[in-house]
Amino acid sequence: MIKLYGFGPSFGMPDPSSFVLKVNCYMRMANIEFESVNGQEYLRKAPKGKLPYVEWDGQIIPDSQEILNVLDEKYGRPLEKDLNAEQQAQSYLLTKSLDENLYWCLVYSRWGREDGWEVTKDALFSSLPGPLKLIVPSLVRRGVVKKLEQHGMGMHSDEEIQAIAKQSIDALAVLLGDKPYFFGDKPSNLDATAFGIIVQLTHSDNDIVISRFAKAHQNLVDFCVRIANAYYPEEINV
Ligand SMILES: N[C@@H](CCC(=O)N[C@@H](CS)C(=O)NCC(=O)O)C(=O)O
Repeated sequence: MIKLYGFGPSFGMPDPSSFVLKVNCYMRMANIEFESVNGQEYLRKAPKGKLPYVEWDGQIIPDSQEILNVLDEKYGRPLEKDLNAEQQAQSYLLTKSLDENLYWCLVYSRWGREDGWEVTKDALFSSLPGPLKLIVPSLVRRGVVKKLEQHGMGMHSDEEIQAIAKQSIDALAVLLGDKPYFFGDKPSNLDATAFGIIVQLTHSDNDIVISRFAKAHQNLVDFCVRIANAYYPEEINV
């Protein structure tokens, strides 16, 4: 059985990582059996120092895209076999836009801004023993803020980051339109990716500054409710 290594439930989400939730959602949509293994400590064992990774048949596969590639290969592209080549290409490039751009707006809103950080700190670090609670959160935060700067997103002002997030979310809402899923009636890899990040804005307990841009689009909210009801009836409160 495939083991999916992630952080585990927080913020009212099965996982606070959009990448872990993407892979989890893909496997549920594709009816692939798996087991979730949760804990921040798996970061140390992760081949690329990031979660998710999966363990399958004695093989360790890091990176959400690589995991989907390997599973697509093995299971015959379960969510995209009926899409044409142009739609498959769009699915991949739109996925990368969410992974490489909107994701960093989410990170900034949770870790960079004071209002997001208050909730993030509480949710992720409150179970640490006394002395560690005083030191670890700000050390980890400093590391994340540094990564934001190295990526480039963290070099923008607060106002600019919000505008970047809004532009992505507005564009996503236009692409979805009134369809149930991005390419019609059936979910694709892109739907798993979009759900993994957008539900963190529409239905998380951590209501961050960019959440309002997603909540402003009823079609994105309905999209998340549809997927949560179908695949996470017990885990996500919609
Ligand atoms: N390209 C990777 C990105 C994964 C990623 O950034 N994971 C974050 C959590 S959302 C992480 O593990 N961060 C820990 C760190 O950078 O120290 C993927 O698609 O899986």
